[in-house]
Amino acid sequence: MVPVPAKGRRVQRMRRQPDKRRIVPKPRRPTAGANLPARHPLRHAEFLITAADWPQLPAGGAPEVAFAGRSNAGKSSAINALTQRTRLAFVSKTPGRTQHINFFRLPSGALLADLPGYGYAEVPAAMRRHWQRFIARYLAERAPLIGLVLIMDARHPLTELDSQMLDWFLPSGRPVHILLAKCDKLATGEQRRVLDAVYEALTESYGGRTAQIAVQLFSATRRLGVAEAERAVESWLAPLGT
Ligand SMILES: Nc1nc2c(ncn2[C@@H]2O[C@H](COP(=O)(O)OP(=O)(O)OP(=O)(O)O)[C@@H](O)[C@H]2O)c(=O)[nH]1
Ligand SMILES: [Mg+2]
Repeated sequence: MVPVPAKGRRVQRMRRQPDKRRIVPKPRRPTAGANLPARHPLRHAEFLITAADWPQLPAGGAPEVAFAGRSNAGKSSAINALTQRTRLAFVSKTPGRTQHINFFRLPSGALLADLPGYGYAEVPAAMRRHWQRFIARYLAERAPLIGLVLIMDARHPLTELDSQMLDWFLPSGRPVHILLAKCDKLATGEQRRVLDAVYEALTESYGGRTAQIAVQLFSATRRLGVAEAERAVESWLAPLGT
């Protein structure tokens, strides 16, 4: 069965207008410079630096978008899909391979941060504690962080640790865009069921903050939902001129 293209949805809007499901920002209208080649702010990203602890985070204050999620959920694959690079972020069949925050720089100067995956049982307890503290602080306090792309395996969404990430990040008031990744592994009907179930659960748990949260289906391998995800990230960067 051929999966339908994923549709993003803003949690709050869905509740008021249940039949209007397409809620990702509209593509920006071309104004001045309309004859110039289309701008692709996420293309031509380059690896910048790896950070293992707070003092190693890039200085300079360039706006940053973080990609977080469970170990093996598809974070690095999502970054590669959005930047249209095949091997920018390291993709591995072995879970727990990304042990540091890897930063990639876009031509505008803005940064993409590939966070270490959480929830991998084989990681030693001391390392897990270190990462939990580092990531909690990063999500809550990192000043240049303008938005979080939270990647969940569509077959196992909203784990306890996923909720933990939302609990750390949402009080910052900044937006979260959830990708239900590897949706190609689900039949079309199941994709819709999962999207609805996640939407309901988020509305129930984060009723007061739903304007900050959007959720969509995504597949890096089939390139489903890539345009929606791109628009979300670009909508965070564009107002900053990045
Ligand atoms: N079928 C399918 N497989 C995917 C998709 N995205 C990633 N994968 C596979 O899932 C595995 C993990 O992908 P990664 O992108 O490395 O996941 P990650 O979250 O960065 O993993 P860690 O950094 O180790 O936590 C790889 O074997 C990918 O090829 C997808 O959309 N569909
Ligand atoms: Mg990775």
